[in-house]
Amino acid sequence: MLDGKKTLFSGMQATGNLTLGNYLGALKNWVSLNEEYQCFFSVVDMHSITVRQDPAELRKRARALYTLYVAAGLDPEKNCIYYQSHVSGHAELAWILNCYTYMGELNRMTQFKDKSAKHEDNINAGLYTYPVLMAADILLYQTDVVPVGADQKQHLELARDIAARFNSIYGDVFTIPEPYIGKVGARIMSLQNPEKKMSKSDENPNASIYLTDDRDTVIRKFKRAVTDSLADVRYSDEQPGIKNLIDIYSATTMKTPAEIEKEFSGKGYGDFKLAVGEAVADMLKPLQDRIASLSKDKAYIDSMIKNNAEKASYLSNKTLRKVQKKVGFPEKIR
Ligand code: ATP
Ligand code: LTN
Repeated sequence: MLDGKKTLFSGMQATGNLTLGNYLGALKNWVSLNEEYQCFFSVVDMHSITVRQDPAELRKRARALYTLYVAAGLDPEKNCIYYQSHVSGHAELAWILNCYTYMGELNRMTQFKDKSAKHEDNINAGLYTYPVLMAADILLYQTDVVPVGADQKQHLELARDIAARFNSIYGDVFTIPEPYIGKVGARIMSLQNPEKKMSKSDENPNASIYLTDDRDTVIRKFKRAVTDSLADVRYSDEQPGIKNLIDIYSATTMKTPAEIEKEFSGKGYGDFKLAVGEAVADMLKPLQDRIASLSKDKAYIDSMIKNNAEKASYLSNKTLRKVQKKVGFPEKIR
């Protein structure tokens, strides 16, 4: 509880190019959360290096993600938006929590199994303890709620288990975080394989709409989207490609699937795909314009990065000090 509000924490990695899925499924829905919650949104660059990164590229992407958060409407004066690596408490708490996490628990994490299969030449210890760092992110701020996608549920569960274990030994130290159940954003599927979610790490660039794609690219990708041969714009599980396009059009225009079915009844997929492409391009344009103008205002973004890192450091230190004392570290002589 901060300022009488519950705390909400989420993080995003600055790896890969953010997609329409990230925007409609996460970012866009975060914009108004600060009315109800004290919100922390972190660019989790420390998580990023569990997979080998080009340093200049990582720095550039982290900055781009920060700018995107702001361009998407997250006001950095009302939300604590900061780089994880700027707040040393994350690493410090993660170390302590490592000592309260069992290898058996980490062995069960499906993301670790997936990622180690993908990066066979670099199965490092950081990749293995990734969920512990994520637990530290969350627990440092006494977080009440965490908006996460399905693939991160297991990690949140682990954070809860670690917190409960710690509390059972040392008393009430951590708030036990809950998954955020609110207005859920649409789950956007790949344009090339509607059984798979749209993902920034997809190797096929035609499968995803990137937030940086220009109008022609957006329209072209929708034109090529995989659909079916039923030639009927209908919201049905039997037509996953069309269903996905309806979901996207619906999230973009706020029309309901029923209204969309009606709008395109008797029309071909070509017309429908063009309409979806144009609607998405129209939505992305102002976002891209805001990114462009914010990118020019280096001093503003810099000052937000600095202020929020200080704020996050101050708040995280409260929890960290308490934890250090509980586990028996000697008090610093000041
Ligand atoms: P990666 O390909 O690196 O796994 P990703 O694109 O799947 O990345 P994450 O970094 O795992 O994205 O997720 C960031 C946020 O975006 C999460 O809150 C997640 O739920 C949301 N998100 C990601 N992809 C989609 C999607 N296709 N539809 C809806 N929400 C999504
Ligand atoms: N692992 C998450 C990103 C992440 C996160 C967090 C999400 C890091 N720390 C804390 C919520 C809370 C991901 O890859 N989507």
